[in-house]
Amino acid sequence: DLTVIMKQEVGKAAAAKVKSDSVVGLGTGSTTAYAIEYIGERLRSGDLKNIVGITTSFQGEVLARKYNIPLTTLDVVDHIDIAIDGADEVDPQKNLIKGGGAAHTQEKLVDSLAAQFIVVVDSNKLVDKLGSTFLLPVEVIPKAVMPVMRRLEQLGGKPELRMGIRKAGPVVTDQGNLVIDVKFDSIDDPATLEMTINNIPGVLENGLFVGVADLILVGEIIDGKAVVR
Ligand code: DER
Repeated sequence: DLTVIMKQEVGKAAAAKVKSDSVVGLGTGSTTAYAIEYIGERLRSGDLKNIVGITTSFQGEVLARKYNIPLTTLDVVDHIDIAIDGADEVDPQKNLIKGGGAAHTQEKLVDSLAAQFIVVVDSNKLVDKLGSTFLLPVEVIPKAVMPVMRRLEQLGGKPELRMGIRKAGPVVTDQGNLVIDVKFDSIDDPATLEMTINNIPGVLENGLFVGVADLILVGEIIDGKAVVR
């Protein structure tokens, strides 16, 4: 379907920007999965040589293994040249909401370290104001769920614990924590909200990415054709 084609095209466009001899941050989600596939394709064809990847989730490790992308860690390398990752919302200032895949803690670590952070989205993700179409994910240590939910309500949010679909009970992150999704009527100052939420005791990370993205690649369908801008 057209959304898949948009994701494939924008993933391919991002993979084309990876240079040989570089350290590549590999994001999480279905759009980034296409970028990872195309990086693997470039390595296989010899078009791309001598890269190492840093993953942001178990999903990334599975895909890197599938596409034979060598991996390293932040204990080994002291820089990341380029990171490619998806987003759930992108505003006109290139601020993001991420965390749809509950991977935003390792994503923000890798994406913010990268010299160039490229976001790959289909056009449905573009919003005027963050929070208008997507709940804000907050990773919390399990023991802190209730006090953090009460604090988020005081901040004007409507929090809910993210429950698994093919797993009984709440979603557990790759760090072994839980995720609270928060509805805010409107997020007027994402920078302040990001800092305020991360300062709540028990919170590990939230899905506001403010001033982190360098380039937004948008896949869209124009006249029945997938284009990337
Ligand atoms: O979980 C994440 O942050 C993902 O990058 C998510 O925001 C985008 O996933 P998608 O490309 O499958 O929509």
